[in-house]
Amino acid sequence: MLEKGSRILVTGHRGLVGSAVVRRLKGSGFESVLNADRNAVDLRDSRGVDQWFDDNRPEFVFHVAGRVGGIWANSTQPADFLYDNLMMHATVLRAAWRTGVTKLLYLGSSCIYPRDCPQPIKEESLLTGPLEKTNDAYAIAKISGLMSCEAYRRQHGCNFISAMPTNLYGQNDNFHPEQSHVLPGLMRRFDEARKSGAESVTIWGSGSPRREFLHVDDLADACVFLMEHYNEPGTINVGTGVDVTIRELAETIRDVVYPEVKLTFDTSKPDGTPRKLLDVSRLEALGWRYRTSLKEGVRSTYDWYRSNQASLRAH
Ligand code: GFB
Repeated sequence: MLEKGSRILVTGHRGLVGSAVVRRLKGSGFESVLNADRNAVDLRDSRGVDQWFDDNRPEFVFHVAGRVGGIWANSTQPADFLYDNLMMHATVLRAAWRTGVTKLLYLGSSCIYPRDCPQPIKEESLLTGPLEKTNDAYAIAKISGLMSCEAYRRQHGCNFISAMPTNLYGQNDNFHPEQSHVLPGLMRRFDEARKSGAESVTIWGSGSPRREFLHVDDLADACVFLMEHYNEPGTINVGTGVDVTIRELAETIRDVVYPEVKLTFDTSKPDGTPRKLLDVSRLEALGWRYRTSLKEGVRSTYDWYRSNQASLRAH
């Protein structure tokens, strides 16, 4: 069992998800939260990762590091997304097995499911149809990570679990104008329009795709919950079970950041998957439900963004 004194590794501790998991663990009194700083070890380097595990001997691992990005980044850098994510889980899971880690949680993404599968998406829909072209390389890397958890369990009896979260957002997100996901990308654009007094803000695509958004602090809470309560081979969805159109998301951000501005749509940009709403009934049956509504989450994220703009810019 996870205890306050357990040696816990959180990979990617500076990123959106890693930093939220570290906050959640330290906030609940877990004293030995370890991190593998990028300067100390490159998670794609198996020798370095093996050495780090031999030196630090973690008992529990939240493997939440990864190369992540929005639709533009995924569709323009598929080789990097495939290689980096594949290498990171290959080295970390092998080292975790070799050093006898008690339990490991691996995170994927809802883009692993077929582009046109029935909605809301049940875990059983995995590998039942073609993937969305704009993120197929990343999806394959994540599917192989999920399968690796099951393979180590089947061959070596490892308690390696995997969870598939929906689109995430929150503090420490990437607000890069092109590389980012839709919520932080739009938040930055609306904020820049507010400062420049622009009359309109451009939204990529048609605005009609639907997306589900989970605040990263809720995800961190779900990760600790799963580490404490879920020991099954199959993957499990993590989301809110509620989605909005991209136009509705843009309107929600506009109402918080710059209510006067007009929206325009650039249909030369890709829409991607029409809809990817997760069926979260399995997780709810275990007793976990999200807490943060999209409106609350957009407001708190914008407050964080405004007070951290200087350091973000420097970054
Ligand atoms: O968040 P996003 O980049 O990723 O885009 P996906 C979601 C939708 O928002 C798409 C539209 O239909 C975009 O065209 N959109 C509108 C924008 N304005 C913007 C903008 O300024 N920036 C961005 N980024 N999108 C990703 C996968 O797909 O979902 C990743 O590529 C991962 O691999 C991630 O799974 C969670 O939801 O389309």
